[in-house]
Amino acid sequence: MTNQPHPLSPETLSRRADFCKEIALSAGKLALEGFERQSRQGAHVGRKGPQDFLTETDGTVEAHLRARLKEAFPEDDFLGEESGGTVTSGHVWVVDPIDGTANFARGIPHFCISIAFVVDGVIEIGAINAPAMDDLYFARRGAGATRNGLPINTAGTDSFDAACIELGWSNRMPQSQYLAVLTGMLDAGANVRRAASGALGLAYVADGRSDGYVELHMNAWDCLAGLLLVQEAGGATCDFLGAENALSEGAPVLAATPAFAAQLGAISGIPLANAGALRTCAV
Ligand code: LIP
Repeated sequence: MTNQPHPLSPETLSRRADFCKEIALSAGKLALEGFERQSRQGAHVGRKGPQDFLTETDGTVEAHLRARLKEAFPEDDFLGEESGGTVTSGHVWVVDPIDGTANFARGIPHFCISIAFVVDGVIEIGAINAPAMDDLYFARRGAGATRNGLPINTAGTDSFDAACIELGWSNRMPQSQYLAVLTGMLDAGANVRRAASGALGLAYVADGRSDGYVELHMNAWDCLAGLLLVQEAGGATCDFLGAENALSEGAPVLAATPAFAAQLGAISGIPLANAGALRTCAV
């Protein structure tokens, strides 16, 4: 990433925000067509590695998003899960064409498209479209978070005995660390789930459907849009892009309602962006 800031005017950010919503929806239509084919015909599912799946629709949706963004904003960089990308300017679109690919491949409708726009290391725009559930999540820094245009906020849950926390998993981290965090959450009294789409898991924290999302390693395309949603919905998060090489190599992720953030940070060992400002709840 260059050192020269690229000042984007509020107007050009607004144009990008509107365009982001538009392509999140058009990509959702493509994804849904692919999902229906996948569910009907059981289209071929490739593997990038153990438990790391790739469908034809991942490629189709990412190619659509890359082409539309390059046509509309040729000066912006693009970083996608499937086709990669270089980040030379101060502003980059970070895209996961199908997050929850393992679900998608098995005909489980819990998947989404995740699009984030980052300017000089700050997430400015985020969109998460779950087309099978007709949910479009959107946030712009400083302007709140919405689901289908209506404001959303993190939950008011204030006791772990009533808390539902999602703990993401992949084989990118040692199972012993995953099990230690899982045990810590269960010992605190939380209900722990995993639904295999990190982006949707973060959107659900923003929407109050869940009280926290933790994962020991996520890639930028999985989490940047969801982290902005949680921040704009009143939640607390880690400073993902503050981690070295996070954009290219990924980093740990923590996002939660304020009542649980500090405790989840202690259980997972993932620092919060502004740890000093949070109240904790009785366990
Ligand atoms: C998924 C991530 C999630 C992780 C899953 C998978 P994908 O991304 O969003 O955080 O727990 O194992 O990696 O591969 O479905 O785009």
